Amino acid sequence: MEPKDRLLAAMAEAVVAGDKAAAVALAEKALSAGLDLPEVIEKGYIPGIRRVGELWESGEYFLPELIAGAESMKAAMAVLKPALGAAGANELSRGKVVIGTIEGDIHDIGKNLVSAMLSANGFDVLDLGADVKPAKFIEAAQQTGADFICLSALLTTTMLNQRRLIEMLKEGGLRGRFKVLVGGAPVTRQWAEDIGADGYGENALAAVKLAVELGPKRRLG
Ligand code: B12
Repeated sequence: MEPKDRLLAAMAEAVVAGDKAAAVALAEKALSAGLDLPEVIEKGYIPGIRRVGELWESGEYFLPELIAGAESMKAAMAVLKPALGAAGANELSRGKVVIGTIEGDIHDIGKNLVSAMLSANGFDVLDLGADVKPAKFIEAAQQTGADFICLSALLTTTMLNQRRLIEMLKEGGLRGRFKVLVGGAPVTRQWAEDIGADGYGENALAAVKLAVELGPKRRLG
């Protein structure tokens, strides 16, 4: 195995083992080695947290293991995030984004990744956190003159609040003002179409691509 592949495998293992110290040390190693950070996240840490999810689904892991895995992942992301941001620091703004995990849902790892990748790619991002009421998203989007409202949902029950937000925009005569992008593990392209969202992204890289495509065209010069 190549040294980089070994490092990526160790990252996944650290998350699966819920070993926060190892997950952080490996993130620091990736930084000092100058590795491609989106790749490190996609191929190292994300497979780890996915595996944790599988072990939880199959009944081999219980809530403490699930939490330990998530905490390790978050700690590693906290190490990588400032450097991800620095990569895009010289870019002009590609548009304003209000992002959060929708009401009733506390999962924020995926949302944080999307948020970090959007800012790394030149978007102005206002991250409202997790468990955010639809009305709060709309208020923040109006106040900041956002181009995008990005909604994350990890539960089949909270996905419904993505639809509610779009309905609230329609009721308020605001639907045309903002592009609504949706994502999260249970969310599909079909769901996005059904609820009348403007786009769906299956991962953080897809979210960036989508926002670049749908965003305001940048003025040159
Ligand atoms: C980690 C985790 C937790 C952690 C969360 C820690 C945290 N701070 O986020 C903890 C332990 C707290 C937790 C709690 C719970 N969890 Co949980 N959790 C997970 C797990 C294992 C991984 C989620 C994750 O972080 N994935 C990694 C990230 C990187 O992926 P992601 O979130 O999908 O995000 C990517 C894409 O979806 C996309 N994306 C995400 N958001 C957006 C937004 C936009 C706009 C776009 C374009 C793209 C995009 O890009 C991201 C990056 O690539 C999943 C398993 C799974 N299969 O998803 C279960 C899972 C989501 N949890 C589940 C459940 C049931 C719960 C609990 C209800 C458990 C309980 N009984 O208490 C609670 C929820 C409480 C609440 N009200 O929210 C279920 C949901 C089942 C369902 N059908 O709804 C799952 C699927 C596990 C399972 N199979 O049972 N959980």
